[in-house]
Amino acid sequence: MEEAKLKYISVEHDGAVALVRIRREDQLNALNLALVDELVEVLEACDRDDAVRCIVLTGGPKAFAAGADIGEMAEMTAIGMKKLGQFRVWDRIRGVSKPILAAVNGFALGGGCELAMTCDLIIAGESARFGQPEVKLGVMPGAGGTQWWTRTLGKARALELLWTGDPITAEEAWRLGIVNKVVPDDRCVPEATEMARRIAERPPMAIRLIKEAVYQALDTTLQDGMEAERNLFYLLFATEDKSEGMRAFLEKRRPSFRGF
Ligand code: DAK
Repeated sequence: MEEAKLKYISVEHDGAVALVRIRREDQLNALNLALVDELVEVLEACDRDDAVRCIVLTGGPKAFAAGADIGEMAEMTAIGMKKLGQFRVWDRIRGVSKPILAAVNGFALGGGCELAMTCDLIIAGESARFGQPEVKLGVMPGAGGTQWWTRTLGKARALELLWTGDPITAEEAWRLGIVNKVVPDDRCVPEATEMARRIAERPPMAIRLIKEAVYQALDTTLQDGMEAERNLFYLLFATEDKSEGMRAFLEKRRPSFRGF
């Protein structure tokens, strides 16, 4: 998608890091269908672009995203949504092979919280608030909330959060393990970018296959996961970056990784 045509999303390139920003601040970045379509197109374009090695996804100072657009959903019927099938684009976010770091200030609620949790890491500003208020609207999470929270917090804490719909602070989210780091708000994007730069220096194929193996761990038995990991490990011996990494160690110099 041409960047000039984007209405809700902007992209800035800073070396190997792409900074993707949601821009619908007057509506607290509520995720309408057109916005999610644009976001998915942009993330996939970054995934295809060899110059990009890591993606930082952020919102505004008051909201990362306050959820799916309630105005848009209010009149929808079950059959209408099923036929429209447009919520399916959400699955494509999980298909992005490069690391995505969420830099979250303000509200990350409902689909906004699920979007942050779909990212690989979360850096939170002190103002960040995470929660699943769908129950207060008569519904429930639909983009992975019941799955991510339960896998991270365990049944009891997850049910409390999902049943009450009450948000938690950045600090609490860090203690519970969904957030990597809490920083002052104005440091949120810089810290995420800094971490993204560090990851971008590493060999891209190894980074990609580590991501694949870790998500497989959430999905499979220990034995199957071990075997999958071993095969991905063998695969990295086909890359030049593996030769470069090991040679550089033996020659006592910094490696320079090229992504193949
Ligand atoms: N949708 C639409 N507009 C929203 C919005 C939302 N989620 N959140 C905020 N806004 C709009 C407000 O209507 C208001 O617009 P104007 O009246 O100025 O035109 C503007 O943003 C500012 O909001 P407030 O005036 O309410 O601001 P406050 O600071 O007073 O309150 C708040 C902030 C975040 C506490 C409040 O706005 C709020 O409670 N927002 C709703 C949060 C929420 O319930 N989110 C969950 C929505 S349900 C799925 C994928 C995703 C989903 C489901 C399925 N599939 C893949 C199947 C996701 C579902 C959801 O997220």
